[in-house]
Amino acid sequence: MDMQVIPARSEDYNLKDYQKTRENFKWDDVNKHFTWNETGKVNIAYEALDRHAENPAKKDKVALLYSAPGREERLTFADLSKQSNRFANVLKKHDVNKGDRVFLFMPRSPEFYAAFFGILKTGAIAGPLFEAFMEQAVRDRLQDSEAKVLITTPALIERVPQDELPKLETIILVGESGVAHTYIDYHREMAGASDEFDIEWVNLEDGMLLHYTSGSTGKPKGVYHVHNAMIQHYATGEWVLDLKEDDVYWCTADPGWVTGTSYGIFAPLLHGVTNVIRGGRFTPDDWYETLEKNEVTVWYTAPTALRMLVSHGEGALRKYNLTSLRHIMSVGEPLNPEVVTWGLKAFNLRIHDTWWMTETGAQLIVNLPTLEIRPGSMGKPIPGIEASIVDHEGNELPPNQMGNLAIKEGWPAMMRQIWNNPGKYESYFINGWYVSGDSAYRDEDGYFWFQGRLDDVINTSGERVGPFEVESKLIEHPAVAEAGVIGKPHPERGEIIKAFISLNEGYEKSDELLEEIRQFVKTGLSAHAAPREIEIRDSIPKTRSGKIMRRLLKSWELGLPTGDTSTLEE
Ligand code: 6R9
Repeated sequence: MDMQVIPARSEDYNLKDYQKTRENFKWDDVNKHFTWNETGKVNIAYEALDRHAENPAKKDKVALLYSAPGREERLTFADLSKQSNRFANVLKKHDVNKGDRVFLFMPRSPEFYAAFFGILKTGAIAGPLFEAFMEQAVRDRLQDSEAKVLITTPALIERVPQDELPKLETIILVGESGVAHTYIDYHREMAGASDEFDIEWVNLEDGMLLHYTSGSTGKPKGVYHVHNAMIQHYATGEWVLDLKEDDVYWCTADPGWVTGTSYGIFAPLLHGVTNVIRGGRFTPDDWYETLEKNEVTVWYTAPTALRMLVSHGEGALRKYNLTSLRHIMSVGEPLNPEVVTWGLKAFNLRIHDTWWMTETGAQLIVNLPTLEIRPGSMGKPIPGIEASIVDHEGNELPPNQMGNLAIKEGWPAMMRQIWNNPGKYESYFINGWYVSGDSAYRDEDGYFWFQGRLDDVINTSGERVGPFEVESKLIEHPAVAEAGVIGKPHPERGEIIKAFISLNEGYEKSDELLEEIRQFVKTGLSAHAAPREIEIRDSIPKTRSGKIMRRLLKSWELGLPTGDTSTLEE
């Protein structure tokens, strides 16, 4: 086949020989990079911060280069270690213990990182939430996790339905509230807390993180990760991120998303590397400015951002000096071959696609710096990972045949359970394979090619949205009788959310009504879950057992054959 490939450049990458490393590799080989390998004392926060803070050569190195409009701060490893100690003391004062859930609902800020690591230092489980979440999304997650403490800001507190959260004992507010007596004030508590803390030693299999994510059915589920994940964060930080001592690393992902924790926090800090932290939404010029100003060397971002840069034009980029940049990666949705080609021209660099999921905790299939890139392919499994394409029964399929992308059970960063839903975890496995729900094929040379989702999960601008959540919100609106929600292909956003609704009696179709319904989802759930298109139908197709036939809605929308409709309700 005549295919464009992009050869690796002859640079001194950390992972030199993919094949040889794969053949000889055991996950235990990574253990030597951690202090617990000798001391037996485990805590990911110790490995990411305190270990460096105790190292005279490292303690004054910048861990976080933070900037937001109107605020710039640098925190060294020693600073962040101490700040998180203080916060851990604050939490202890409020009776937080190992295994308790402590949630963060706030923008990225120095306080966020101090709190995040403070939580881990107490042995509690951290639950970071996107600041874009509205009341319903916040309620679902805090209720399901039975969170005991929430750290948030005065601007976001009104989205926290406190009356409906009986398990939530303490709310800590970061920032002036005017109602400080009702809440715990972050800065006041921190000022009164010691910067020394006896870190809680845990087991590798103890919980550290809950990330809520969407499936095709039911409410968002709490994906439970344990300290053991650090082994894979470290290894992929070395091989895939190619981190080196003097790097300035920027991961653009929000910590509400697994990329923002595994690769926005853990992998770089475990390697003791300096991180650029930049919050909020930005224009293409803000992205370039951030890269230039901080002399970023390694950049991990997402296709939706890269597509935005492409449509902004190469001329905009030429105004900046981006010569520091040496390595770019992408995750979250398919990386269009055109974007890879553009990157080659615009940055004179390859853009490395990486594939993984909230559930998998860390990268699994990637384009390694040392390997050639086939634009459009997600690359190959990292050492220690066996990947394949399987059918419904978990039988492996030959090359070039499409099926369910699957990973051989057992890797360090794999989720250990679905919170509050013990049976659910098992449903991910068939015949010893973790089955991803992504359809893909593998070519003769072992490169994997993403084709789409096998279920109804929507991926809009890299955000995973469950149709059920949106449908549930839609039918709360008095005008909406029934709703079915699908992802509709879109050139820049990957997919957009399209809702089909039927109206209750007494309601007439109008543009105002549709806009009102859209706003209802936007303000009730979150902006990214609001349907961009709404179509009114007399009824929504359902199976005899009452399930919405989203597949049929999609076929109609795309003008495709409707397939088997034997289960369609009369
Ligand atoms: C880390 C993360 C997981 C789903 C996954 C797939 C899609 C992720 C991708 C990709 C094509 C890639 N996805 N990376 N699709 N190419 N490189 O994204 O986690 O939010 O749980 O999403 O995202 O469909 O199953 P999460």
